Amino acid sequence: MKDAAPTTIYLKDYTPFGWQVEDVHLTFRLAPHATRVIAKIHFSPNPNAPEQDFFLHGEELTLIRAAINGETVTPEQTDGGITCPVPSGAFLWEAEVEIDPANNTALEGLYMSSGMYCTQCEAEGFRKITYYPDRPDVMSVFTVRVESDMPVMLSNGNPGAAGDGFAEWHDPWPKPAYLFALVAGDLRNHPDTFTTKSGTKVDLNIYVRPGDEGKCAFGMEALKASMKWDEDVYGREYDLGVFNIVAVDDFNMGAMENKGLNIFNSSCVLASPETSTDDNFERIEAIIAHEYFHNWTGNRITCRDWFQLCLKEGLTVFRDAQFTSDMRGAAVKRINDVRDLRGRQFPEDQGPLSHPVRPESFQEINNFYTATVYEKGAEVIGMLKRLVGDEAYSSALDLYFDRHDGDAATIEDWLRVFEDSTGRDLSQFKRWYSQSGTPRLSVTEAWDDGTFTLSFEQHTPPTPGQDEKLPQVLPIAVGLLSPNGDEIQPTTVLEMTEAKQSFEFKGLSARPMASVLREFSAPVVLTREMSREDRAFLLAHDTDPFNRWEAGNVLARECLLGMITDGATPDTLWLDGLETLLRDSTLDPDFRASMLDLPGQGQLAQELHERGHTPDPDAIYDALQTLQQFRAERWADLLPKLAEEALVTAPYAPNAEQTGKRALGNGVMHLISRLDGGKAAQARFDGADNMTLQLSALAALLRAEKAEGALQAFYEQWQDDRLVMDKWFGLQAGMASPARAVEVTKALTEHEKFDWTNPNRFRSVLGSLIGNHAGFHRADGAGYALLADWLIKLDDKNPQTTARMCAAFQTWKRYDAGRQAHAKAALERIKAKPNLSRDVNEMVTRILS
Ligand code: B3K
Ligand code: ZN
Repeated sequence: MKDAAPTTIYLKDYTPFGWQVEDVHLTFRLAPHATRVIAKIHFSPNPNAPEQDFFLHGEELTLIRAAINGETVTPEQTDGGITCPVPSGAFLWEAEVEIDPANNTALEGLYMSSGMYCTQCEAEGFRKITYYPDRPDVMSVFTVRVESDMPVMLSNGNPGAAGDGFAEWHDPWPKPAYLFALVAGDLRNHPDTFTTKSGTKVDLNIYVRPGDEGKCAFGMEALKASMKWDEDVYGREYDLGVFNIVAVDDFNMGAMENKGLNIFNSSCVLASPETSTDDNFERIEAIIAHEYFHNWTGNRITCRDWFQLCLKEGLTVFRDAQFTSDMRGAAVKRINDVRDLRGRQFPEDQGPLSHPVRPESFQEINNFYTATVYEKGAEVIGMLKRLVGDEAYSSALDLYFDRHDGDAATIEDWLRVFEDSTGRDLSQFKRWYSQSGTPRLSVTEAWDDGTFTLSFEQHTPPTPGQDEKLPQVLPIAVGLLSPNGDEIQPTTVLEMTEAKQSFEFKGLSARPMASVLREFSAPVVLTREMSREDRAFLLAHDTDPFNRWEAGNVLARECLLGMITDGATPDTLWLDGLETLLRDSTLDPDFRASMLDLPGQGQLAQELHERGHTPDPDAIYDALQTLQQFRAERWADLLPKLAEEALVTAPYAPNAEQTGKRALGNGVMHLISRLDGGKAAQARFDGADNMTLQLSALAALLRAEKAEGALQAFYEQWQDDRLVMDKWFGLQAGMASPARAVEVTKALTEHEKFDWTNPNRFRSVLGSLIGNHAGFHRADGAGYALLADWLIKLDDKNPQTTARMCAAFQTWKRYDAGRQAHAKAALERIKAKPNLSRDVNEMVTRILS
């Protein structure tokens, strides 16, 4: 168990480690409860570090023997590690420790999952494997020997000698300990090869549990596509003779970029048409790309310390988003990313967990793998690219790879590369890394004698620990349309640096219509007073697909807010504009599907709060239901036509074209099932030959309260498939009506297949309840209480997953006094748990503050 005493680590206290690690030799004698790890490590003094005691991290290790230069030593145990006197020059450190992978339920360090050994070391898990300076700026070359009776034994780098009961691996690239990995198990392999642009043949393998071999082909194609894309777009080649991926069932997050041996949550790599939805395929492709891209942005160039996490994560998310745009279309990818940013990052940035993209302090670094570090971190890279332009971005990246290959770098290093290669001063831009909170941007327009003026004002509300905010650099992409809808000013990027700033467009013959913040060029909340007619004009004519979608999104939001706060009837001006667009078969089905989507309940709650209302989750839910029913009835004759247009007749393929059609078809079918009581959905369910159709039909049946038979049939068909059963659990908790969600969730937790120690299953049930906005935020606090019960239970086993899910409470202060009291009581109950983990303690304390 981790020590709950809160020690805070600060960025300003960074000090280099006093020694360099010349090389590391590890031998693992694997046994479920008594694995021996024998380490031989050469240290030499680091000339660039201040005097310090020799300290090695170590947690939950039983020390068998330690020696320096062959002489046995008895180190002193200190908080989180050991110290001992060492010679003044270079020396050999040897340690033998014993660890207990089978009892490692935190899934950090070396642990067991379904009979196989695997590791997760980022951020600070290596210290649970052996004593070591477990910090990213200490890099070394690792040689590993694994001894066990497992048929497959893997580690980082290239394979060396192997024989009966052992396998050796050598990784020639110096790396920090967080990139160390080891896997051993009875695994099946899906092999392939890739030849790099300079002609090196690389062996590719995806290792899975027996029975999952048939679900590897898509992941393998995604890997090869990623390798090719990184060569073509960033000029980055792979650098080892082998690249291995292993799928494991028990994993705290999506996947991990260990050098040459990526470890994946099986949900993020295994795919087949029968068991995976189109969304699963797209996500798997993106995560495989993300982890692969880390080989350069993260592994070859790593982070000096964990405060610099966004250096690798923001950049790698940005790169994987570029990849997905190229593979599947930029417009819908951008729309999805903005929805995700607003759904996850904005609430974080605007609540008690708000922190800068580069935090300045933490207690538990695992709590900072956040939407802010990842997604806002990627937005910051996107803004930088927009400001300097595509070519300058590309030269700056070349310089970054040249200059910092092999380094543990900082945000300062990253920005200096851009300053040196473009001559720009980025000191103000750097505020994006240090200021937390979402900037609010407002715009007004003026027209005078051929000159059109856009006047902007920005301000960022206070966030925890940051009362005063300074103006940020905002790239504001703008285009101008003529009254007949022609584009008269193609997209241009205005660079806002002041709190208030105006930009003029001269020599125009008529007052234009401005399209502002195209492509969502900066992660801000934009306010613009505008008539519904003008928004409908942009919905009809904007040449920027993102802003076209945004115009519809704002109209949808305004319509719903009017329904919620004033009992207004649905806005037919918006609906007619939307109908025109839905009927336009020259538009991609995928784009039309995005247009059909409505703002989420959480987003509406956030919006109401922002405008000074107290959100009522039930009223939000009801408004969405009413609007969906209204749309279904209004479009009764359009829907069958759209359904027909969306039909896919070719055999299933998870490509962009088919995916778009199915997305539109599913949206349409959900509306139709409101008219026919679920008849079409039942037919679709019965005839489905792929999971995308089957699952969405099941969802429509659940909504229509006609799912009893289908749920049973689905269960019988899929009860032995872990990943599909996660969907079965998730859908029921996520789609239950507000009044029933808690009871449904409770019943699911009593189901024989509810394995609460498996993070995927835990999240599929409790995470889906959290996503069921009105159900979770039930007025009597039953949702909060149920989640608190489970978090209290899980904390002893798995602090990381528990802490992550505490974020469900981050918006508690936006609701009414009754809900607040219930949420607070739940949080206080968690906080009072004996032996509360450091992870959860930090989260709950911040949320309560
Ligand atoms: N770098 C890992 C995340 C590690 C999380 C540690 N709590 C996966 C990724 O971002 O690619
Ligand atoms: Zn990453």
